[in-house]
Amino acid sequence: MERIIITGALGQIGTELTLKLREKYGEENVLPTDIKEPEGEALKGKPFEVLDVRDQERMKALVSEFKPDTMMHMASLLSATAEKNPQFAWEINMGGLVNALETAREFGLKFFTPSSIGAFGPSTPKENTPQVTIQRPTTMYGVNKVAGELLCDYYHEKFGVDTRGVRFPGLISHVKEPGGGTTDYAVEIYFEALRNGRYTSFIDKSTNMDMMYMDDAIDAIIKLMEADPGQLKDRNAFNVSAMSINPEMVANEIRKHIPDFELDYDVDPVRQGIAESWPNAIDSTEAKRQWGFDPRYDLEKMTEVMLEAIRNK
Ligand code: VAH
Repeated sequence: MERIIITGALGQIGTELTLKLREKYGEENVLPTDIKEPEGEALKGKPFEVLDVRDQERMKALVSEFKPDTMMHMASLLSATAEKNPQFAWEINMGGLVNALETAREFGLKFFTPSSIGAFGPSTPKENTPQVTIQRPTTMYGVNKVAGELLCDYYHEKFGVDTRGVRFPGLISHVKEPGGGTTDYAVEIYFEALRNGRYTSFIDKSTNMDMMYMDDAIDAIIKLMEADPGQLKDRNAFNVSAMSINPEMVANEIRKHIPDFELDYDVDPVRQGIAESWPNAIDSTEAKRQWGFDPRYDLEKMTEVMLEAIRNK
């Protein structure tokens, strides 16, 4: 992997991924794209192209000009947003993915796209969820993710495209706040703890979901993409997680730094329903075994760095 084009580069993962890839592979070797121009300082004034992932022609034109060897396809609507407009989610999440895979096939690109624990559903085993198990999600986001996992496998088997992917849990970062996800509470809670000393959670107190600190997520993407293909028995949809947590657990950890922090609840039935349909804790054994997935942040360490970073803003 030497020269990389990214879609959805202004999104929750894309923003930090772009910064890390620029640092590691050189600014001139990374082309971030998104449906709109960057507003924040981070990605301003550097190579950047506007790209609507529904526009396959423009996607191919950009690839033909920039000549990357890798595409990281991050453009997608998150779970709660997708539930508000499922038809539009299909257009972006599936239409965009098909265009990206076609581009990767035509130009011989290595390909990464993330799946999610959202690819599981209520009939999936909830604890220690295996990588290969029942996948009958009940959200449009989940339907898109399962179809995406299968499509990436198909492009690998049928056309030899080097597709790779992970199932991310909720990702927590202080750089870019997420938009429209079910796991967003776990980011908002840190910002609100410092802004107001209190937070009202839309997810109920004892609802466990898998989470991971963004640095670990970015490292995982790079590690998987750099892995020797001979090491990989699987290609797509590796389970990866660093912790299984609920709002009470996060609050207790925050109170070690902000003793008066208050947490109350105003549960949103839609997002609570989505959360309850997902596993409590997935098993990341295959990712560890096949390509050395090794997250460094647990809840304690993540809370420390999140609070410090937000305080310094
Ligand atoms: C969401 N953050 O909430 C995403 C993620 C595991 C959840 O895919 O939609």
